[in-house]
Formats: sequence, C-alpha cells, structure tokens
Amino acid sequence: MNTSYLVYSPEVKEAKEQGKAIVALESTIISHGMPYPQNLETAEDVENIIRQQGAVPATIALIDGKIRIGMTHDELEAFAKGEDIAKVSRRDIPQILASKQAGATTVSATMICAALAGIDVFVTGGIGGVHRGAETTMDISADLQELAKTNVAVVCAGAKSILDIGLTLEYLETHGVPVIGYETDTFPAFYTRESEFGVDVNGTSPEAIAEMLRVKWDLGLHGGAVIANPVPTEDQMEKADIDRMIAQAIQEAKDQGIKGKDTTPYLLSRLKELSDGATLTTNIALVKHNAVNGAQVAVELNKRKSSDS
Ligand code: PSU
Ligand code: MN
Repeated sequence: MNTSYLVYSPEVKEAKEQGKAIVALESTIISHGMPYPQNLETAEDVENIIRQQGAVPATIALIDGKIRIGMTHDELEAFAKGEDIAKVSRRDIPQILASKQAGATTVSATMICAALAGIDVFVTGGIGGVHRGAETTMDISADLQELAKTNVAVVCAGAKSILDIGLTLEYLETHGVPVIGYETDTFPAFYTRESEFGVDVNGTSPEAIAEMLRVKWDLGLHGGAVIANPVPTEDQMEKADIDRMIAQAIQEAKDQGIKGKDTTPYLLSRLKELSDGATLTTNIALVKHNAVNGAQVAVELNKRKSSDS
C-alpha cells in the first residue's frame, strides 16, 4: 500500500509517534451536513471535546491531491464556507485526488482514510443507510458496504428515519457488521433516542465496547462496527414532529427529482427549515455527545492494542 498520499497535521503526527488514542472525524458533515457558521463551530468544539477526553482528533479531507489527516483552522473554515467542495464517497476518491480538487469525506471515505492512517475509531452524527423506497431506487449508501469491509468503528446516533431503519439493520446483519448500543438495548433514530428496533448487543461501558472490537479485529473479522449512541434525553425531538417533517421533506425531494448523492444533504437542510432550526440544534448536541463517548472508546481500545497489529 502506498502511503505517500497521506499528510498528517503536526498534532496527529505527534499523537501517532507517542501512541496516543486518535479519533477520526469526517468533513462531509461540515461541508454538506450543516450550515455555516454552526458547522465550523461544531467541528472545532468536537475536536476540543475529544482532546478533553485524552484523545487526539483527526478531521479528514481531500486537499490538493492529498489525504489530510488533521485539518488546520483555515482549512476547516474553507470547508465550512465552501460551495465547491465535492462530497466524496469511496468511488469518488480517485477522481478528486487525481484532479487535486477539494473533497469532503463521507462516512465511507473517512473510514477508508482512517484505516490507511491506522485510526480505528471514528465519530460522526449519523451514518448513511438504505433509503426509504430503495426497493425501486436502489439508493443504498456506500457507508454500509464500507462498514462491511473496513476495520473502523463508527460512533453515531443511529440512523434517521429519512432512511429505512429496518432495512439498514438487515443489510448490516447480512454483511456481518455488529451494531453495538452505547449503554442501550434500543437502536436510536438520530433525532430521538429510540426506534422500534433493537441493537445486537448492549455495550455497557467504553471498556466493554473496546473489548468486543479488540476481539473482532484480533480474529481477522474484517469490517467495522456501528456504535449507536442515543442523543441525550434533553436534546431529543418529539417523535411525532420529526416523523411529520421527514415525510414532508421526502415527498418534496421526490417531487423535485432530487436523487443520488444530493438526497441526504437536501433532506438535512430542508428538515432544518421545516423545524425552525430544531433539527440542527439536536444534530449538534448529538455529535458532541458522540465525541465524548467515542473518545472514551478510543482511549480504551488504544490500551488494548495488540503487539502484532
Ligand atoms: N447524516 C447526517 N449528516 C451527514 C451525513 C449523514 O446526519 O452529514 C453524511 C455523512 O457524510 C454520510 C453521508 O456518510 O451523508 C451519506 O450520504 P449518502 O446517503 O448519499 O450515502
Ligand atoms: Mn445514496
């Protein structure tokens, strides 16, 4: 494998040399998941939360033909403001690097870059999944295939019901991806703490979760894991409200012919409008909460690094 495409920030480089726990962060959530300036504030707050937990954040993006592991303030700002930043999943990486365009990495692309950099825990808000109506559109996020094959644990607040949560979980099961609840038996639905689905296992502590990941990778069971961490109670939305707004946003997307990679960004921004900003407030709160808990898992996993890995 050719690692010459990787460029580390000084902070991440030092963390690697010192064997510190590192947590990957994605850039699509900045460029395509939230509006400016909340996206920039959140990105920087999340990095600081991870530092407070004793780990080192590595926000990942494609810049000038390189995979950047750790971004500067100016780069974060450019990605937060930028209108010509590509949304990059696995299939887009070659084109964006070869043409030296700026690319914001989705969950799938961030997992790939994190694995190349030897980072095994990644914190975000929500993963992509099987979209509602996928039986005719075949719109299934590349994130799910990546979870099936790349050894990175993704800490998220579950999947939102713009997706078909049941089919998303079926897909993960088929591909052998463990879905671990963070101190919960119930799979969370992003804006709300509960969906009608369970998790495969309740991860009762960061130690217990780290132990499961260690065993999985020690055995060569390739692929990631979903660590599903419910939004804090005080930040969750009313299920009836969010269900109604999601139904409306999905209908509007359909009426306007929005499809492919534009679907998720459209729905997120439309939900923010329909909810008068409530979905954004909840999104920010859950990402920060994931940063706290994800960093703790990363610290525990780092203590368990096998000598042969
Ligand atoms: N869910 C969110 N915010 C996001 C995304 C998902 O709440 O920003 C982004 C992530 O980068 C995820 C991507 O990997 O959307 C999935 O896009 P698609 O559905 O097109 O695969
Ligand atoms: Mn898609």
